Amino acid sequence: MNEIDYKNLVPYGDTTGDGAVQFSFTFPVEPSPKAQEAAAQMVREWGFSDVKVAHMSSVGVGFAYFVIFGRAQRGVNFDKVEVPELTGQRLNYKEIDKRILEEIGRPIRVVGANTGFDAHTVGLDAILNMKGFDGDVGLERYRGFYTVNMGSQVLPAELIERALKEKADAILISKIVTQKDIHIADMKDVILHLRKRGLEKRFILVVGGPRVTHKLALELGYDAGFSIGSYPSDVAYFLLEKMLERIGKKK
Ligand code: B12
Repeated sequence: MNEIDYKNLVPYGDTTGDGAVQFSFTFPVEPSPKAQEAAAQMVREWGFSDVKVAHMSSVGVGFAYFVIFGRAQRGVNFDKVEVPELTGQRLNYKEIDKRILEEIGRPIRVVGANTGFDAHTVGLDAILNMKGFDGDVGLERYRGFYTVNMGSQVLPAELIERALKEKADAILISKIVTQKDIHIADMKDVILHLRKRGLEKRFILVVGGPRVTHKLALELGYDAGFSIGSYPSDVAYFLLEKMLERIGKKK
């Protein structure tokens, strides 16, 4: 195997350092030889070499869909990349449950919802529901959590009201749809509503979704952001640590 160059890290396809990338996109024109050449030209102009159109088909009248392969010329200096990371340990639910009950002394109270017009509930359910996700049980299964799942299309004001009524320690929101950055607008909206009521420090604020990163969540005023493939036990462990911080048992 070739040496990996971390100072100029490029994608891997068949061999280390080959820079192989697959693109898929749609042009608002009918499929045609001209559309095919235009798509390839565009990818070459982006700086990719060895460009091959692997697939072109119609996706409705007036739209052509492409799959294209190319090779990246420029990489990234991996050694210089800095990003905030959630560094939680991977503990199983029984260990976390035991620690919550021993160290916090009562269940952690959480209220979850998907806000805005977003109706995707599967992600939030994966974290909260009894059966959880991929063999990792959800927070409802823990004795160390009291869980309210408000479902989808919840208004920020309703969510905050419910969180206050339930004496929640944490608010968990899910943002799945990202068209026109609506996930960001909705995330900001919750923070704005909290600020208006002087409650921005009242709850532990957690957000999740496929296009949510921990970095984005921190920038917008949340305590944590959980992305693709997050497990309920990751969230449970984070909430345990954050609660310990809040009650002064951990720095
Ligand atoms: C199922 C589905 C639906 C179902 C939702 C049913 C339901 N009850 O949830 C239905 C059919 C209703 C639907 C509707 C629509 N959908 Co849809 N849908 C999907 C689909 C296929 C799967 C989503 C899913 O369930 N993933 C599985 C879960 C487990 O993964 P997850 O959500 O990422 O969650 C994980 C993490 O992100 C994280 N997480 C998520 N939330 C939270 C919350 C917290 C607190 C934490 C800690 C972690 C966390 O943890 C989870 C577990 O690891 C996706 C495509 C895809 N393959 O992702 C499209 C997709 C999300 N839908 C899409 C679209 C466009 C729509 C519609 C707008 C379509 C339309 N034109 O009507 C509508 C929107 C309706 C609305 N008002 O929101 C787009 C969104 C595109 C974008 N850029 O925003 C997608 C990506 C499809 C696509 N490629 O176009 N959809």
